[in-house]
Amino acid sequence: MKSRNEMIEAVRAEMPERRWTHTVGVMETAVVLAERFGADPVKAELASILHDVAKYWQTSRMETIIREEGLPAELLQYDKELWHAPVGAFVAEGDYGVGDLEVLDAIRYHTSGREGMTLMDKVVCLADYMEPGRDFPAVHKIRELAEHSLEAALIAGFDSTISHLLEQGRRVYPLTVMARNDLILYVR
Ligand code: DGI
Ligand code: FE
Ligand code: FE
Ligand code: FE
Repeated sequence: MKSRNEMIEAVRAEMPERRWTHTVGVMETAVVLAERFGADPVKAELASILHDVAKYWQTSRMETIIREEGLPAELLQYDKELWHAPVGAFVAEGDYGVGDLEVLDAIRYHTSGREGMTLMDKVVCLADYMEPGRDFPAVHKIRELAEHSLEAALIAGFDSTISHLLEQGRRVYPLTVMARNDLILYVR
């Protein structure tokens, strides 16, 4: 596995400065959330460093990996914005030498979520929604909910994403709907 500093330098070189600033925000937020809710902060930070590693890859490059490396082919029928997450997990494993499945899955599902999200999945996905650089209407509510409940905050996050997709007449990836439904059962 690459060292923490090697990863930071390599990931930083993959993206514009503003996206690196976002990544640092996710790292710091994920560590706080991990400590608050009992997840491993070292793993949460590692997943956060790498979570958007493929964000600026060309669509064709991501598509090739999805097709040739056996990633879920149905992704290709949904928004391209979803692709960098599973591709990122593939890159984290292959190019960065990450072997920890908890970390790889947190990267893989950081955009879509999934049914049965692990504590690590929740921490990274929520950190991505609420890092200090984020500014969208629901973010204040999400940060407030995150003081006490990882799940309630994530539901608010997925609700805002799903609402936005519906308003724009776009498709919703089924895992996002499953993630939200599952979290609602969990908090009830
Ligand atoms: O990579 P980031 O910009 O930090 O954030 P992200 O990975 O959570 O999300 C990328 C975008 O994907 C987000 O703005 C909404 C969009 N998106 C498109 N279709 C879907 C979707 N997000 C989810 N969760 N589910 C979808 O079906
Ligand atoms: Fe992302
Ligand atoms: Fe996200
Ligand atoms: Fe992100």
